[in-house]
Amino acid sequence: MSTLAHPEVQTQKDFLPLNGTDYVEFYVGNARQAAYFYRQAFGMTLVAYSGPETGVRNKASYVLQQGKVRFVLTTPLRPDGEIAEHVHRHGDGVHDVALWVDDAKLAWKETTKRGARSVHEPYELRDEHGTVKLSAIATYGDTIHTFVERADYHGAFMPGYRAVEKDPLARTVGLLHIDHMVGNVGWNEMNRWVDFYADIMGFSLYQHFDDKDISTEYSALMSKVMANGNGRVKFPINEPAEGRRKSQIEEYLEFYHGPGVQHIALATDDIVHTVGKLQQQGVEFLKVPHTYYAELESRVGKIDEPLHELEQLGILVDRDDEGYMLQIFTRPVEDRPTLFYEIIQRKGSRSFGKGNFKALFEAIEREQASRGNL
Ligand code: TYF
Ligand code: FE
Repeated sequence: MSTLAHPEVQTQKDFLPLNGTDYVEFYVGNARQAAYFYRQAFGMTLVAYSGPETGVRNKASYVLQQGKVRFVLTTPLRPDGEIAEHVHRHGDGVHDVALWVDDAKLAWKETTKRGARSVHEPYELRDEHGTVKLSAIATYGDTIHTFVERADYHGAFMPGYRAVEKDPLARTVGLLHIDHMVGNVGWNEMNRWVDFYADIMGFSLYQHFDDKDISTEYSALMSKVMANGNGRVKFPINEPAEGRRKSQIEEYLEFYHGPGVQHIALATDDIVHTVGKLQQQGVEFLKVPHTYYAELESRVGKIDEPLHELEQLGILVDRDDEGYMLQIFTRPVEDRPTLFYEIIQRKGSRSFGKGNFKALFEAIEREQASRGNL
């Protein structure tokens, strides 16, 4: 593993300045019920809705928010079309990792000029709350990046959506923002997508892991973390590597039917509180054995959190030369072993949890085995 220079000190002009992630849009089989899950279990607040009641005939979308995390859950109302095909092929999953920019037309021009495939040429949506300017390009699999410019927009989300004034179900758990979003790509495709983020999006390599860092007895994968100029957007890219048995990345690719978003890491500043709430509300997490905690203090030294609380919740810890971080992973949130979540708290560390890979991947492999996919 190696950590590279802070992206802040890179000197080259950033041709694609990003303010952060604007939203993540999921295509799902039943957006009303998926919204209930994210509100009840993850504590998100329903803030806007679009569908037949707002004059949209072929789909329904629910906009959920917590801190700066914004999810849009969209379902098709008819059997044909791009959304229905996406759900048919992939099951519920991420379609769009939308990025917040100051100039959606320029973002599209700069990226398509460098070879990005256009999905939407620049366009504008307008209502009584102002204007949102949009454009979109393709990335791995059927996943896209929409560029969102909301210079003078004051509505709940976007034209076409109506605000939901009060969500009686919302129960925040302290999720603050997206720390990173991980893509799984096919065999030997990691470097192609690393080059895409470098050459077309202006990202740089932030960290990389080789198969020695992360192969357990069975599973193996390679991973490189790409980050944009200001470091607000981080995209690790995984590819499967040859192991003794089926890699977790292969299992994902098989069930998602191609590349896609593997996990979304959500940041908190009180992981013990956040994970305690999430567990009470029915979110299921991976468990690591007691031996992990017996060895923890000799591995990471003194930390602020009581070890018995971390063990009870199953929270993992890793340290680098800048500090430490705490993280935990959910089981997949669909019946297919595809998308899952990470809850992460950073205390100075820029680590992605290398010290936890072995314990984590063994936990993932126990789940794979329980599904008969190892
Ligand atoms: O995002 C990361 O790199 C860490 C570690 O299948 C990780 O969360 C990497 C691959 C994976 C699960 C977690
Ligand atoms: Fe992660």
